[in-house]
Amino acid sequence: MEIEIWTGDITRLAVDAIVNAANERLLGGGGVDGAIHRAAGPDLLEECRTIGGCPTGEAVITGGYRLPARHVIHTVGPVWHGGAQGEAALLRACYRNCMALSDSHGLESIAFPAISTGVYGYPMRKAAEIAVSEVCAYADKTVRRVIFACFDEAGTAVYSEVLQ
Ligand code: AR6
Repeated sequence: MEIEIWTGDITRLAVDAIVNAANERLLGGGGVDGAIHRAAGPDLLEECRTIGGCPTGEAVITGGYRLPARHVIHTVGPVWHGGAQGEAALLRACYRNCMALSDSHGLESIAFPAISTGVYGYPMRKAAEIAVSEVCAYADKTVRRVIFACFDEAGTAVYSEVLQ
């Protein structure tokens, strides 16, 4: 499996799936969620409404609509409350469940944002360690290419350190 770090807006990536850092209602929001819904267009929200929500740590898949990506995998990261409330296990579950969904849909390329590290307040370094270790540990049958999409250079620097 090839792992890359990329800096920029995840909605521009032409991959089999981009991951959305959503909330449990799946009805859009700010941050990367807002950017994905704006770029995909209203049909994405329509499909999300039919799903009816997603518990924290789990993931669901939809079409990509107007995005260059074929699919969106929506996962709900934990809100950071200091680290003693099961946040790490929930964030691990997000990455694992996204990989498992890619696998079961035969997807070969997937791009992740830094789930939970924006509005939800998860410390970037701790989150990047989980992202990298969970993706590397997943014995995926189909995914050949994983991109960690960092929104800025600071995030890119953290991921580079962790990957090394
Ligand atoms: N491309 C790549 N990364 C991005 C983009 C983008 N276009 N925009 C932001 N990021 P956040 P969360 C980075 O807040 O912490 C929403 O309202 C950002 O710099 O989007 O999981 C949802 O509806 C940060 O590193 O997600 C939820 O209510 C990372 O993406 C809530 O926010 C995640 O930041 C989820 O919070």
